[in-house]
Amino acid sequence: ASFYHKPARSEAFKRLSAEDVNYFKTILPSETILATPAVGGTADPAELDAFNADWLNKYRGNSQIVLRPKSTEQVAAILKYCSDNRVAVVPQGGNTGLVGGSVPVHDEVVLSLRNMSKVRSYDEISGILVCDAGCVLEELENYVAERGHVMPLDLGAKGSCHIGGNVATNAGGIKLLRYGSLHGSVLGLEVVLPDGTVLDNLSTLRKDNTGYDLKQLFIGSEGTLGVITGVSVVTPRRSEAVNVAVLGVPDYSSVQRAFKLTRQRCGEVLSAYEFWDASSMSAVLKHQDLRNPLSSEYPFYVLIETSGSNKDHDDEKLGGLLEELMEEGVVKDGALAQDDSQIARMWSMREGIPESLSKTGATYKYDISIPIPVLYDIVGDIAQRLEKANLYKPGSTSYPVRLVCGYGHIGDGNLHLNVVAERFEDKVTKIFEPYVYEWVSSHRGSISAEHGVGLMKRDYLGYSKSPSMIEYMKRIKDLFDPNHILNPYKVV
Ligand code: FAD
Ligand code: S2G
Ligand code: ZN
Repeated sequence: ASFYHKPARSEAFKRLSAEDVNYFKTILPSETILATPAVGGTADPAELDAFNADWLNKYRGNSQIVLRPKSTEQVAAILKYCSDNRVAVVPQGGNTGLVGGSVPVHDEVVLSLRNMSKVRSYDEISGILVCDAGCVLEELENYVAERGHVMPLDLGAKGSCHIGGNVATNAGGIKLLRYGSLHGSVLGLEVVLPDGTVLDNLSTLRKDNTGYDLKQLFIGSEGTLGVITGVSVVTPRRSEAVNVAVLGVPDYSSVQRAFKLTRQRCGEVLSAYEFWDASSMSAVLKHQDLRNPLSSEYPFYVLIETSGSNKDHDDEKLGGLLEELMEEGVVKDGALAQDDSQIARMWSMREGIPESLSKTGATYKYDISIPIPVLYDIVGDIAQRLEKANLYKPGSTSYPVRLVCGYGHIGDGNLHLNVVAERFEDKVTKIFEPYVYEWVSSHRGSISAEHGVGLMKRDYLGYSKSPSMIEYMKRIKDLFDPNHILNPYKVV
């Protein structure tokens, strides 16, 4: 039995045939079509694996065709044909999503944006960037950095994820504390609707109050309302002075107290506040070529980053803060990065956690928002439930579950509860689902802080949204995608 509920294939969708592929050949350059012999193509099915399996290797579809259009017009022609002929489509960016949203459930056509990766314009005065949806986040970061700016979001997947996928998932990341969400930094979008309509709202205006702000509907829509082909986003000025410190903290309440004091002392120059526990750290030290910057192990680690205009000024602030935290016993040890390479190493410690966990085994991920005071309680709670079910014993490797850990963007009240098991299997999954969602709902939290709903959480949306909210989401879905061909089985 599969370890997650895979909805049956809907017969409302046409099964792809050679005639469909022949039509795509009339609208797309042949090198942009990857089709297997099952649909009259010549591609080796193994070539489609990277498009059919997600980053976690947890969700897998069996699409026989990947289309990689080079222009908005080509996307429009694909969608119009697929909508008219009831062919299901999964829009795909960098395929780093973590809720099964970016891969086919069955044989849906994969529409990949990776061939649309041009910067369309950049205004160095305002910092406003207009680019194709398929631009890789890290490449945009490098592009704007050369021009004295930064992207308004940063996440561990930056080397592969696309700005279009970031917008489609309303990605949060490690700089949301400083730069806010994409709902604020995205100024406009170019979106192709399933009927082929191109909604050209690639505005570069900071202010435009003319009617409903339709772009907001597509931010976080996870490929279910339209395909984002262009993004207009405002990029903040790059700070002259960046400092990073990693702290060793004795307990979770001290992590919170340190956060409170950090905000008081660093205020406007605080640009990130991340935490992780000892289990997360053990996975990183095992799988990354990194050393603990502190002299010993601690139950919790905190990374603080400040970004300001005056290095000495911020050095003094951060140095003073560390002293105060040590004097108060809130922090047991701290290391202040002395140069850019140490800053990079400290960040790779935090950003290397997901990959280190995936290298440890099959990783169950629960990305939740809950009030900060109780945020970490769920980790101990889940560990106990697993022990009681005889599935886990801290430190032992002879149980199905190897590791339970918690880390994340505590400044956003966002915890990443991760459990690493030998394999994904029902007897483990049922410990968490629906228990974790009930727990979060009882604390009036959100069952998905930043990763979205995808396939994984569609059946649990009711834990965070009322029936009438879900009803109106469905009406919006019906308005934009009446034949339900876009990313079926997901979100609503
Ligand atoms: P994909 O995975 O390809 O797609 C994601 C969803 O968006 C799918 O539903 C897909 O259908 C849809 N989609 C993609 N492109 C388009 C488009 N052009 N138009 C319409 N729909 C589209 N997420 C966070 O929020 N914060 C983090 O800190 C974070 N850290 C991560 C760290 C690692 C190591 C990894 C592997 C993932 C992390 N993620 C994080 C999750 C993931 O990177 C984000 O969700 C990211 O925004 C997905 O971008 P993508 O281009 O890979 O999209
Ligand atoms: C992060 C990545 C996903 C996870 O590292 O901030 O969003 O839970 C996460 O590993
Ligand atoms: Zn995250």
